[in-house]
Amino acid sequence: YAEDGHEGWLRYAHIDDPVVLRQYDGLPHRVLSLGTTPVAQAASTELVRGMESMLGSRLVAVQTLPQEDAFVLGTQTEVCHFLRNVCRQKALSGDAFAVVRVMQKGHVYWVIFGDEERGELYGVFHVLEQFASQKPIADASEAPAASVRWVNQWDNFDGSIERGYAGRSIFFDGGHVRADLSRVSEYGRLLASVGLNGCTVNNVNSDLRTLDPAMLRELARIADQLRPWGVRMSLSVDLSSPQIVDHLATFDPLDPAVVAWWQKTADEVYRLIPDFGGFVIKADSEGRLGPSKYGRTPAEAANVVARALRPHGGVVLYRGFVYNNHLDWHDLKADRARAGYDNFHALDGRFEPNVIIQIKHGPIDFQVREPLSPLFAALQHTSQAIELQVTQEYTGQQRHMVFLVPMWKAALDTDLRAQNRSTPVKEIVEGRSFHQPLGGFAGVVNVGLDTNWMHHPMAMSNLYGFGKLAWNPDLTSDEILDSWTRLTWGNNPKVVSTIDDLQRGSWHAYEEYSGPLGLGTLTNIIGIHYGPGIESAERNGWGQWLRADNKGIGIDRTVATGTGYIGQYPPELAKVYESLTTCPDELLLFMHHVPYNYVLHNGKTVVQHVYDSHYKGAATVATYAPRWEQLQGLIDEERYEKTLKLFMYQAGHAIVWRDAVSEWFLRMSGIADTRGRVGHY
Ligand code: GCW
Repeated sequence: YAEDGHEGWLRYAHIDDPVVLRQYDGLPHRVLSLGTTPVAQAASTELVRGMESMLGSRLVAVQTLPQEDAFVLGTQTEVCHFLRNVCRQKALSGDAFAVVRVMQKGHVYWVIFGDEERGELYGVFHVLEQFASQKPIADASEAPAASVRWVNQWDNFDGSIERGYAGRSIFFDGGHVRADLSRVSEYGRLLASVGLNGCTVNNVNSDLRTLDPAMLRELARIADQLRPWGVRMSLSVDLSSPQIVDHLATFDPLDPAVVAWWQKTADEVYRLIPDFGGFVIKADSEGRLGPSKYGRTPAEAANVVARALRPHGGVVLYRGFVYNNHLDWHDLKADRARAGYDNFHALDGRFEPNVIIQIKHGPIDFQVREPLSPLFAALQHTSQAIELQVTQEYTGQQRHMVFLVPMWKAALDTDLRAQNRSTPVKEIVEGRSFHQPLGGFAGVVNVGLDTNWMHHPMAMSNLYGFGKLAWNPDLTSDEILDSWTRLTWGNNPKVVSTIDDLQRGSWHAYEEYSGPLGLGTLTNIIGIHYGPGIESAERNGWGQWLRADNKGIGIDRTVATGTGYIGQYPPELAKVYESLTTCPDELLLFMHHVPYNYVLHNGKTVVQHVYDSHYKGAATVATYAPRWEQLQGLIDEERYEKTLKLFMYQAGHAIVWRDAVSEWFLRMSGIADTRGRVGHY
């Protein structure tokens, strides 16, 4: 298991256990691949590679259906030509795949097919994952939850990555697309292996030259690398592009010259990149220009771009992350959390059918604990995608181990009760709740050139988990974790159970030693977003406040006396959050302002809970290294040492967090820790 490459969870480690190997004994030694496209080719090459590496069995490629057992790969139409049983199977659509064992003339054919070739590739990865986790292969048929399953990379053309923690960009360097794009192809392979089908390659704070024709020709080379993996490239674009790229007098979306410009540009993009995915747009937010400059709405802007893309099958992901970062801190009614809903709800139903509003899961910005954005329930005639953050911007920046899947599961399972009926967010973004044509998942990933893509050897579980959830949000967090561990670290039971246990509670531990009770924003907000910086969010216009003084803490977001944010939720949920009696402790200070000695549902005062939780979280992290040391000799030295060092560092940094936050609460509240720890070292 040496860390000798960039394979992430696709290690395809050889299976040594003869008992396990025996269950694959009867598998064919021939493969017939019916398609000729790069995706079909990638699918059969991958099957050959995986089987050889894991089972030591070398598949021989054949050109026609052999009179002996074989794997057969193709689209449903292609396969059904040779194997009539496959014609009788239910017709697949979109990216779905099926694996079926068919008998014909006494021979066994393992058929892996999709409606399109992308499905075929997903079927192959499914089979290989069965081997890697030592499960038998069996008939299977799966379809993804939604059509948009994209990653967003926040890469800049100069090669830096906004909120990237694992080296420089795999795409860009020095203002250009890199000469060597081999890592891009390897990234595409990883994405495809978990069913991800799109990659936005440049920062949402987009370079103004992105749509420059010369740059587009360079960008097309990236798309070429992703294409064999069924991953469509997309781009973040700035709405002022018509002015910047072609010196138009305006970028007003309703100006005929601007409309024509977007059309011409979309045509050019598709001429260069026929399978182009679409545009991601960040506008009127954090200094980006947008339609507000001309008194136009986000719908007017998104629609102009969408109409240009529509004939080519492209989509617009317009980000819901629009807010004013010059709020008046003194105004107790000012509230950044309100912004998404306030800016978009009145536009519901006014977007072209190929526009998707891309909404961060929480109303602020990827804090360790946030409620769901109420915008998800407010848009009932508009397609939506949920934006999740794989890169650990506010959750330890891949120096802390934080397995985020449980957090995303909690978000996706949250039932917003729109229209007083069951509307879990996962069903909203699948387009099911409100019968929308599109929908999906966008994950901000930010892998870099580091050998292991993300720096912390545990961090790739979040990318793997994001892909798995985008494919099937009904999977449990434990299922996802366990397969990632087996694929990445092998199947030794002690290794698997130790790693699973360490990761399982890591989000909660991080929350405990950083910011419990919905406080979130204790992270140093000035620039780096790392480590404690308890008051760094106060007294400025960015709106990530605590509203703490020496009497109490938390933001009053009630309808009765606060900012009214809670009123943006459908009535049943609003009722739960509005009342102190029913508001869950974990979100208390997000929703309410209370005194430090306010008693929580768990019987503790706020301040005592903060002390206890910080000590508990830091104590949990202190166990990581000793638990890890139990695995010495059972995993490769390289990853063993690297992980051990990171766990030791995390234990120290958790103490920094614990002490900084506890001290601050002691000083602010003047209330001593009943257990006498804080202030006495
Ligand atoms: O939280 C902020 C990040 C920015 C990011 C922005 C966004 C790319 O700190 O770095 O910009 O969110 O999501 O647009």
